[in-house]
Amino acid sequence: DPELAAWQRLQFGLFIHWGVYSELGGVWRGQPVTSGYSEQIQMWANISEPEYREVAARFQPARFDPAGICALAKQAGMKYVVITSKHHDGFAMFGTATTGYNVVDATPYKKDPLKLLGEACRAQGLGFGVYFSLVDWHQGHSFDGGNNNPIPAAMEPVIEAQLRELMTDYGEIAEVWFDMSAPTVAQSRRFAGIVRELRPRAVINSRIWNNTGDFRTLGDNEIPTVPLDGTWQTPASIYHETWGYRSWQRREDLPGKIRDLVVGLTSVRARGGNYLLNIGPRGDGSVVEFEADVLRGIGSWLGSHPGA
Ligand code: JFZ
Repeated sequence: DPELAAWQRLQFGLFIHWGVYSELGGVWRGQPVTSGYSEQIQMWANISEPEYREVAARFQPARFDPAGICALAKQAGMKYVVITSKHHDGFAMFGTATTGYNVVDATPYKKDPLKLLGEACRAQGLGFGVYFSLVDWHQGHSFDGGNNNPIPAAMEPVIEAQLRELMTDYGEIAEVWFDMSAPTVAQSRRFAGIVRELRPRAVINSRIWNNTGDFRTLGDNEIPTVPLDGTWQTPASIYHETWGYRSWQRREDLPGKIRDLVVGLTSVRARGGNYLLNIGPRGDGSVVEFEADVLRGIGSWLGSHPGA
């Protein structure tokens, strides 16, 4: 499959977890929320939907700079970008006709950040992809912390319409990164079918389940000890404790962090995989300086070790 081979050659990409949760930065009612990932704070802090809507009502990412993010990704040596279009909270970070619970209609920003980022990627020669959660708390689809929650039939039309929007209005799509839940075989096939019909060059990860994906997503930060067959990707995070922005996150020593991630990246590449390294921008859209420094450090190491 030439599409898959081309995707595999991209080797290194930028993952971005960014949404209404970023505005909270892992803090609720003045207290750090210490259980769970910060992108899941709505569940871990038991935040009601009206309260979460109030957070959305102050989501105003004046510092969101798509061209700057793309330039940073390129400095790191990355070839593509994958951003959360909708996380488990069900809040769409793109303009959608399926629900008013989206960034254009329910925040003062009023713009579609995915459109802006997709355009910036295209302008700078980077691939563009989307993360899409199959768990959707907004649709009453609970999350049990595992992968065994079926998708109610009532959710299918919304998922399908949102995928159609994402596969139609955002230009060429490099990758669709599904996550969580437990679709039936028929559901996995239908969702994957929409991607393949509208974006035949997009590749799909294995968290679409039921062997309907194109490549395998390994565990977070998983580095296989031997070369693996097939096409695969390791999603990696800088801190391990969270993917979304956490204002109280302890930043580890920078050179050590760069070294660990260079080891991760080069090991994954050497064993045939693709490495997708995450950042969690703040609610105002700015990239955390430590994370930018990590990315630039990786890029400078790669630049001085050609062929690694
Ligand atoms: C999922 C999400 O629940 C999480 O919020 C984040 O988006 C992450 C990238 O993906 O969490 C997982 C899913 C699967 C594994 C680990 C974390 N896994 O299989 O190791």
